[in-house]
Amino acid sequence: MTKPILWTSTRTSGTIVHQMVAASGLDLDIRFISLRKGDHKTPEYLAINPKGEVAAIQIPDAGVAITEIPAMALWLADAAPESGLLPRDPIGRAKGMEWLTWCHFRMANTFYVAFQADGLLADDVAAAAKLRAAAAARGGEALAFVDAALARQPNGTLLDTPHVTAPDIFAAALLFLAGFLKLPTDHFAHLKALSAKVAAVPAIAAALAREEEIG
Ligand SMILES: N[C@@H](CCC(=O)N[C@@H](CS)C(=O)NCC(=O)O)C(=O)O
Repeated sequence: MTKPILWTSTRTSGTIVHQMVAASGLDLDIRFISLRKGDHKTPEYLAINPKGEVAAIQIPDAGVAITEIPAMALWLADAAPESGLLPRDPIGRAKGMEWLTWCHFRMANTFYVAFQADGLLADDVAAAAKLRAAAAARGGEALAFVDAALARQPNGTLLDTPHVTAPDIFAAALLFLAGFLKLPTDHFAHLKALSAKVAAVPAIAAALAREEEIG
């Protein structure tokens, strides 16, 4: 059997998948590529992921690569059912997918819009600033929604599990993204507690430390 490969890049949305891989306990070959150097646009990488993005989980034995964070989370949860990355019962699993797709959508239509505002409206600095501020504010609203949901959970996790699941990893990453936009987040006590819980999972802490080392 050839090990599945996680193609990723440090300090990107690939970091979310890297944490999920770590939490799964699966033995993947983790390969970091450089977006700055354009590694993701080489013919070799495009043959693996024609989207030219990270992350991707390549499964050589099946001759496929899986992309998109919720799909990668689902594959990891199925490949490592004992990890508890997603619940196994149909309703718990659907609720897990609900949170994963919600986080994915919110990341794209709030935080990413804010990050990309300057590029999208390169010819209009004032409009770009306005778009960035509006998108960042929507990102703040998304964080408030997660924080309120967590407040209702006795275990303080999105699916109310005693352990960290894939949606918890994604939600914690959204809080991290807010830092780049300098959004005030001190009042999101429940989300901050969840992030601390995620970061304290030894395998996740090790994955994040490895990314820090690589830079
Ligand atoms: N929808 C994708 C998002 C992937 C994505 O936007 N990746 C960024 C890094 S955060 C990327 O590879 N950007 C390179 C590019 O677009 O040139 C997912 O869920 O993984």
